[in-house]
This record gives sequence, C-alpha cells and structure tokens, in this order.
Amino acid sequence: MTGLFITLEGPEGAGKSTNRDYLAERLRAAGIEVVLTREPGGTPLAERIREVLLAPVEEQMNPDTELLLVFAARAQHLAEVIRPALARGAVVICDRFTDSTYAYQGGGRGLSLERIATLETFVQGDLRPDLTLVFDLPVEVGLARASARGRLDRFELEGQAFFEAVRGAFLKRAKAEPTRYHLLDAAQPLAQVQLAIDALLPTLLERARG
Ligand code: T5A
Repeated sequence: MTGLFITLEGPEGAGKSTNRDYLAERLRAAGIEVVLTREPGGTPLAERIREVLLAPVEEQMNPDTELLLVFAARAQHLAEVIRPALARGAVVICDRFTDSTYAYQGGGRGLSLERIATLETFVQGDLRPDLTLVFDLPVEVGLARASARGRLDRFELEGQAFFEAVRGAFLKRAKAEPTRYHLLDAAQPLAQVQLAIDALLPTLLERARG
C-alpha cells in the first residue's frame, strides 16, 4: 500500500500553512487519514535543525552548511514520519519540501542545481511528491503578510532580489513539470484560493483512495 504525498510550496507568506490546514480538514472530513507536517522540521530532532536554520545569528552561515542542514533534517523526517505514513497508505501533506531547496538554496543562494539533485537522490532515493501545490504571489505581498506577524527569521531578512530569485525558481519548476505541479494564485483573497483548492478535491480523493 502506498499513500499520497502532497507538498505545498511558494515564497514567504504565500498562505501555505493556512491552506495546508484547510486541505487536511477537507480530506479528513471525507474519512482519509492525513499526516500534516512541515520542513525543515517534522520530528523533534529535525525541529532542532530548523531552529538552527531559522535563527538569525551574527556568524554568516555558509550556503553549503545551510544546504546540508536542510537535507540532514529531511533525512530524519523521511525516516521517522513521511516514509512510514506513506507505507501505511496515509496522505502526507508537507508544508515545504525539496522544491524549497531548489528555490532557496538554488535560486536564492545560487548553489549548483546538480549538487542539489545529487543530495536529493542520496537522501530520497526515488521518492518525489505525487502533487505539489505552488502558492504564487508577488514578493512584496508575501513579505508584507510575513512581517505583519512580527519578528523575522534568518531567511525573511534577505532582500527583494533573493526572493525574486526564489519565486522565479518555483515558477520555472512548475512550468517544467505541469503534471506534478499545480499553480495557485495566492495573491487572491483567501476564500478564492480555497475555492481553487476545493476544485482539486475530487481528483485528490480519488487518488487517495487508490
Ligand atoms: N527553507 C525551507 C529553505 O531555505 N530550504 C528548504 O529546503 C526548506 C524546506 C521556513 C524557511 O526555511 C526555508 C524557507 C523558509 O524561509 P517557514 O516558516 O516554513 O520557514 O516558511 P514561511 O514561508 O516563512 O512560512 P510563512 O508562515 O511565512 O508563510 P506561509 O505558510 O506561506 O503563510 P501563512 O499561511 O502562515 O500566512 C501568512 C499570513 O498571511 C495570511 C495568513 O492569515 C497569515 O497571517 N494569509 C492571507 N492573507 C490574505 N489573503 C490570503 N490569500 C492569505 N493567505 C494567508
């Protein structure tokens, strides 16, 4: 038995967490087992790595260190949460996954995509999300939403050019593989975004029930 692996991606403040909860609620209401999780994090150990990644510190984090920490957390998350849940047939909804690595460490930091792909295969084998929802919105709209919440994390302190590169990387990946990615206009009012999610439900339920 294999479950369904859904990831939610997009720039800062795009509404991933809000809509992750919404989607989980809709699937659970239809009797589906849903495991809701996030990256970096998802297990106690991986959450500790998340703290290291997000905390603003004076020492500049080397981009390779950042990349390896992201994949270290992912290895733990896959072993402890994602693979066991998929093996028992659950739907896993993960707030960010490896597309964020391509977007932030690849697009934002400018690290080699080949190197990221090598680590992706090393850590994940052939496991890839079945469906990736990309919440797209202009950088300034997302940053305004994120900063309205208060203190900014280490990534949110980056400048406009970094986030434009992140957004561009998500859009490029979505365009290259339209069967796996579903692009959503996250600048719309929340009710509209959720209507677009509702439209996906029949297909998702069919796939979740195998
Ligand atoms: N990272 C992560 C990497 O660099 N590499 C990696 O491989 C991975 C996995 C994680 C950081 O780590 C980096 C990327 C990130 O910088 P995070 O907290 O998971 O950080 O990610 P963020 O994007 O920072 O999370 P946010 O909480 O900021 O964004 P969300 O989850 O997209 O947005 P959400 O749902 O919290 O909404 C933000 C606010 O907007 C409102 C919500 O109510 C909330 O107040 N909102 C809307 N308002 C108006 N209209 C809508 N349509 C709205 N949707 C939501």
